[in-house]
Order: sequence, then structure tokens, then C-alpha cells
Amino acid sequence: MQRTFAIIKPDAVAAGHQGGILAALQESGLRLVAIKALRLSTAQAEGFYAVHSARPFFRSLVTFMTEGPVVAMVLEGEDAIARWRGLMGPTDATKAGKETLRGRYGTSIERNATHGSDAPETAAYEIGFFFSGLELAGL
Ligand code: RTP
Ligand code: MG
Repeated sequence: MQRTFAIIKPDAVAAGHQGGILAALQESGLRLVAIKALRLSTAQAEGFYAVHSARPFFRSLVTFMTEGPVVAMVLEGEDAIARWRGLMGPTDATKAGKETLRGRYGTSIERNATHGSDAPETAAYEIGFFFSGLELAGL
């Protein structure tokens, strides 16, 4: 059993796609362990994406991720990290198939509707960044 961290990004929340994304999540068989809506501060978005701080798209990414509320989630299942990334599709939404979340709900390489952890270590870090032990206790 593996856990991963997922975000419904501000573009998808603003467009009202939470329901469609949650339906696809349920359909996939992954279990929703925890969920909350919040709005990231600039410092929080910078911290979350610190690994990309030297990239040319960093400032734009932080502006995007703080433009409105997001939905943060912890997902669980066999091979959850790879399964959620498979559901999301590639980073560039314009190159993602319509069977993927980014293909369906994203509009560009930046405004791509969803986030998913890329490895067990990043999943553990990201879950801890957004959720307290209390919120995950007993789940
Ligand atoms: P994520 O971390 O959000 O799940 O996405 P990812 O692994 O598929 O892509 P990553 O390389 O980690 O990039 C993080 C997010 O930065 C934005 N981005 N913009 N303008 C650009 O060239 C560019 N490249 C990436 C996207 O929002 C991407 O999801
Ligand atoms: Mg990434």
C-alpha cells in the first residue's frame, strides 16, 4: 500500500472541475484518505515548489498556484504514485490525451489542472507539508 499527494490546481477549481476530478479518482479505485480546500500564500507556494526555484517558469508557477483556492488530497492504494500520475497524464496539457485529467481539464504546460508526487520521498514530504499527523491519524 502506498500514499501519494495530489492537488486540484487553481485553474481547475476556478472552472468547477473538482467534481469531475473526484469522480475519476473514485473510478480509479484509489482511496481518498484526506482532503481540504485552501489558498496558498506566496511563501507556501515557493516552499512547495522549492525544487523548481532555479527554473525560468518558477515565478509564473508561484503566481499561478496562488491565484485562487486549491484542493489538497492524500490518496492511497497499490502503486498510488504511478497510478495517479498516469491518471493525470503528461505535464503539458496540450499534449495530454483526452482520457487523462490534464488532457480533459488543463489548458497549457503550466495550467495543467492537477499535481501529483513523483516519488515516495516527495510524497512523504508533500503530505507532511499540507497535512498534520492529527489529520491523518487513524486513517
Ligand atoms: P507537478 O509537479 O505539478 O505534479 O507536475 P509535473 O511533475 O508533471 O511537472 P514539474 O516538472 O514538476 O513542474 C511543476 C509544474 O510547473 C509548471 N510548469 N511550467 N512553463 C513551463 O515550461 C512549465 N513547466 C512546468 C506546471 O504547472 C507543472 O505541473
Ligand atoms: Mg513535479
